[in-house]
Amino acid sequence: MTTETQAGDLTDGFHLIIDALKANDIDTIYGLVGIPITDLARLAQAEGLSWIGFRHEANAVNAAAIAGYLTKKPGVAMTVSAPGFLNGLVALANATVNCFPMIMISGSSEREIVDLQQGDYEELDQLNAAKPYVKAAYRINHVEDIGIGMARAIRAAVSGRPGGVYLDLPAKLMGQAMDALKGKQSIVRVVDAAPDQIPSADSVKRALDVLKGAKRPVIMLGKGAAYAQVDADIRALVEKTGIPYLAMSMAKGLLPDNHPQSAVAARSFALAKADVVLLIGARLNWLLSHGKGPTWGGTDQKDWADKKFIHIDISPQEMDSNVPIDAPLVGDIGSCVKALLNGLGDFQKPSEEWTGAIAAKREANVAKMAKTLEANPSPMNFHSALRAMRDVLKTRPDVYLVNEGANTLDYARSIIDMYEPRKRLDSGTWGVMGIGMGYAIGAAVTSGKPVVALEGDSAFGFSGMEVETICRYNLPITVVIFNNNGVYRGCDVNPTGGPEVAPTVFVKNARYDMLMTAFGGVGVTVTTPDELAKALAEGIASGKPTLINAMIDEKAGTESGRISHLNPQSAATKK
Ligand code: ADP
Ligand code: TPW
Repeated sequence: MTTETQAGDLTDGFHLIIDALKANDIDTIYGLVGIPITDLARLAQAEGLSWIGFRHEANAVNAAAIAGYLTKKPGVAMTVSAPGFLNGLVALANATVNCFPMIMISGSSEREIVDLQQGDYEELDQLNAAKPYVKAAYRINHVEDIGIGMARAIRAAVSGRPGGVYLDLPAKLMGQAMDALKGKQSIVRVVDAAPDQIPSADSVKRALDVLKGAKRPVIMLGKGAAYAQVDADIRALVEKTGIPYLAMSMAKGLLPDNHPQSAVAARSFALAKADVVLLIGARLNWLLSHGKGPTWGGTDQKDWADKKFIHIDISPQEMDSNVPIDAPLVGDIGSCVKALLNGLGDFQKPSEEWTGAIAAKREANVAKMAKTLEANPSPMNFHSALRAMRDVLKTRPDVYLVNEGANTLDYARSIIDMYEPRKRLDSGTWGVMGIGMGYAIGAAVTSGKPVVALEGDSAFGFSGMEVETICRYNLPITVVIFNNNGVYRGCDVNPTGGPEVAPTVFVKNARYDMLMTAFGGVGVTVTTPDELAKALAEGIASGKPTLINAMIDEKAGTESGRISHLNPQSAATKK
């Protein structure tokens, strides 16, 4: 409330919702207006919150999700009912799957009409629709409950394993009045929303025993480790133990990618040969081949190789999800890593035989890759374009890199080194397309730093209309589109010879740069690595909304990037 509250004054749902957000230091809402939330958005702005308005709810919710990941405070998104809610739900589910803390607040229509299915404007039982896809879902029915309801949503989003929370606010709630003094007292400022979770002494001892007994240990850092924001302790653990480490995609930069202990360029070798693996905030899901099979030195897909796992995670249920965990270390990463550091004593660093073998493999792989990167084919391919981008981005380690696509994602992940924590934001756990502009906007808004969004041309299409949003808020975002005329590649043909193009093909040589100029930003088409490097450096330095349409050989790349093997194979013999 901006003015002093007097006895007899009234307040209402609109004001208390905003008061509850402000009381918990939430300063930004990502949303899209309409009945019943337009006045709520106006009031938020009038009360000093920032309202970032989007062109599609999925992008607003993605922006809130990445804001949550970057700040450890729940990102907040707001949508209208039924279709707006459903448009946002995909991104809320994605936030939950990726363990990003956020709250999606949607207005909803009249309960009595929804529950009798009598056909209201934008009628949907949103609370129940949300439940399977979120960490928690709540509805506030009475104005007196706004403070406690918001507190519940905030705590659910950030405590324990973070995730997406749905908060349902019926239209009627907003207009409900109550005594202003009582209203003020009903607001809850959440105390210690994500308390430390200390691992048990036994579990720490067990983990240290396994680690100390290792001959060929490896540390795997996941995005949970990046999220925890205990960068110095994680670095100390890696350096004091001398254990080679690998970083999952979004954990890149937690230690600089050129760190001498990085085993990233010897990944296959390290995973197959390690005898002990210390997982820190990384799940043994498909991205890690479920911890078994040939990737891990096993004989077949189901084979648990002869390996010991130490697993640090805040979620006890994550233990033994795919393979038996020899030393579960359940707690928050900060506390677990500190406990390990405290118990290291005179830790024997791994043998030269092990670290030397990894280094040799790494150098051989880097040399092999250098050859591919040096080539200058015309038209440019993924490698030559990424070499140009790598060289520019190396000079600006502070820049956020958002990345999605198939080949564009997979090649960029291995070619573009990261030097600072939490700077690489990408398709994540689902390998989802559509996070691009939402993540870029969320990162730019929360950090004020330049953002580069490197997008496959297909990936960009999922959120491309938000270039208008980028221009409207004049955000320092440079979008680079690897334009190869299609999904994966642009050279497929219709086998019937008919006029309909193949399922993976787009309009050839599209001018995505003109989308950006349409709204007042800078747009440029480039065809060589030098032109790309120049445009990228200018885009970053200018801080102006920029879109670089980088033309890539339509035959470059592979089907589905590095996960071609996940495409089901036809049982019928090929003609
Ligand atoms: P990646 O995709 O990088 O491998 P995942 O998303 O699979 O990472 O794993 C992240 C893990 O980190 C999740 O299992 C989550 O429970 C865990 N996590 C997130 N934050 C914390 C924290 N503060 N402390 C402990 N574990 C955490
Ligand atoms: C929500 C399936 C995975 S990757 C991709 C699609 C459509 C686009 C690949 O083409 P792009 O990249 O972006 O041009 P590149 O570098 O290979 O040329 N719908 C959703 N998520 C996913 N993952 C898909 C579809 C997919």
